[in-house]
Amino acid sequence: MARRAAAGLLRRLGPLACEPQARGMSPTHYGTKNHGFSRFYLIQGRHHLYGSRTNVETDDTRQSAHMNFEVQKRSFSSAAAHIQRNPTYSVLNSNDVSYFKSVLGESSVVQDEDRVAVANVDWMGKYKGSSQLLLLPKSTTEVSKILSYCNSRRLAVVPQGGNTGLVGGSVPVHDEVIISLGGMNNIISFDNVNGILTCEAGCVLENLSSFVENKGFIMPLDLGAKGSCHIGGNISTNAGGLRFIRYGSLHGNVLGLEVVLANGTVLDMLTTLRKDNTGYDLKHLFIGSEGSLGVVTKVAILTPAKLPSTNVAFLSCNDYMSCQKLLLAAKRSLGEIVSAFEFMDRHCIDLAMKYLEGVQNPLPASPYNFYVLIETTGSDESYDKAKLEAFLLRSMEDGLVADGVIAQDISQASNFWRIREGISEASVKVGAVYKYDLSIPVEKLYDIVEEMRSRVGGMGEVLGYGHLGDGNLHLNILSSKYSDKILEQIEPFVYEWTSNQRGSISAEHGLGVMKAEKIHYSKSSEAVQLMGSIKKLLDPNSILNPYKVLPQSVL
Ligand code: FAD
Ligand code: 2HG
Ligand code: ZN
Repeated sequence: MARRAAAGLLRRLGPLACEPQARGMSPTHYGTKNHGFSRFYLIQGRHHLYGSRTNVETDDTRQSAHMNFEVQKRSFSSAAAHIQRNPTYSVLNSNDVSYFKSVLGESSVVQDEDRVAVANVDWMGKYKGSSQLLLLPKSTTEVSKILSYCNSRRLAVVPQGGNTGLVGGSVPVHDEVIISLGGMNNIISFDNVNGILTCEAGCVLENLSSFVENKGFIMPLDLGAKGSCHIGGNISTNAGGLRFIRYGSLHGNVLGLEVVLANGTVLDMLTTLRKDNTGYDLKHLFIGSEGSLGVVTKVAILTPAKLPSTNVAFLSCNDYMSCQKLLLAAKRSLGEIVSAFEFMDRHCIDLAMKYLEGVQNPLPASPYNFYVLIETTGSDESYDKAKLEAFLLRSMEDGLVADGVIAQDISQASNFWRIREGISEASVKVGAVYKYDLSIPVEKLYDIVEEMRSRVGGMGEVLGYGHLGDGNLHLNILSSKYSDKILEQIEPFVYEWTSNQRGSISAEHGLGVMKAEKIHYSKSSEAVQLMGSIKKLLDPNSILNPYKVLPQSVL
């Protein structure tokens, strides 16, 4: 495509374009002389105008979220139906409750049926336990006393953060005592020079984001569940999310942790040093171990500086190969300013438009097969602008991008992000959803979506989306209700296929109860055995989050 024609196309296809004066913005023009991009404007700063759909923080809203699921009557074959309760665990009695009350106070020992019921069910309404007790500790000492007691009594427990996990890890399988970290939500300190935040594990991610943004920094992770998930839950799942492509894993960003072990020992690893090679770096054992090795109580995390210029583009591609090529081109041309590279197939957009309130399709002219959201964040407005402009122009000339718009203000950027982040939320509105979270080499990543579509046929709708820049596919299969017939088409195929590609069956959500018995698809038996030995060393009575993460055979 000729350069001029491409420039014209991009300009013409700016359906959300509006005159900057109307938005009260001071316009930042693209190189109008050369490319005619005068209708596109950069947005300043990051947009955090949404993300609260999953905000189930208060008891009331938790209650109503729970009620919604109850009303929908979508209960999955509960994990408990397949997993036998370990008979060596004690059953909670009135002496136990009295002890907890003596340590935590009456109001932090919750037996109220409705409140406990909410904590027994996961965000999808798919996994449901039958715990009788919810504990709300307010300090590390209280967590320590709870665990020490539970260990001596052999009472099983499940640590719970924001309860937004997607693999059934955060809710009991049977009658485990639920330890919610929600009451431990204090910010302890912020080092303005080095950007190091130290806080308690129950802080909600979005609150931390706002806090550090006010100081000129950002959290190194961002995810659709930010309005509810806790930093302790993020660390325990080693959450990936939307900024992973830029800032990498929590294994790199977490500097220190305080963790309470199963026997109540408080392990102080709360260093804020960037470099520390004294012995084994034990904190890594707890990052991503899903509450199976200890309860995270405090966190020190590195926060990158907030940069002044952010742009968000919403683009369409005709085929998956173009998305792939676009990713490579973005890495080459945009390099260090890329802060997100997300992709969605057509089915995701249709779903988002149907179920998400108030969102608009930025490219309504005609349906495309694939959509890509690219965000850039940089320190030099004119440099970033020029880079993005040149990149988009070239991508259109090369035929990689079929259509595209760039947000001109925060509300447009928000709309783009809402579509991408809202897919998960929209997916649970259909009825039943089977979620898979796979790491697959980018060139093969969409093959499984197509194969799954032909396997499932008319029984369900298959969505493919995710963090393309990280090689992370979210494969969702939607249906009006859960059925063994659909499940038989999905599993074990999805795991075998992924394993054959040497991929991971859990890129970022963890194993929880859903995939504890599937770990061997991604890890060698020697590695799983060693994990079992570590678990037995740290939690010999196996009270922490039982039936999750590791197969029963190694415990
Ligand atoms: P919970 O769900 O409460 O718990 C998750 C696991 O961690 C459980 O095993 C629990 O026992 C354990 N745990 C929680 N707190 C502690 C603690 N203090 N100490 C020890 N163990 C603990 N995940 C991603 O990786 N990337 C995404 O982009 C992403 N987007 C999402 C979008 C939506 C809309 C939703 C609903 C979920 C999304 N998730 C994503 C999944 C989920 O939000 C993350 O796994 C998140 O990190 C879980 O945090 P949480 O506080 O809700 O933990
Ligand atoms: C996302 O990236 C989350 O949106 C959720 O990891 C994915 O719901 C899912 O399958
Ligand atoms: Zn994700």
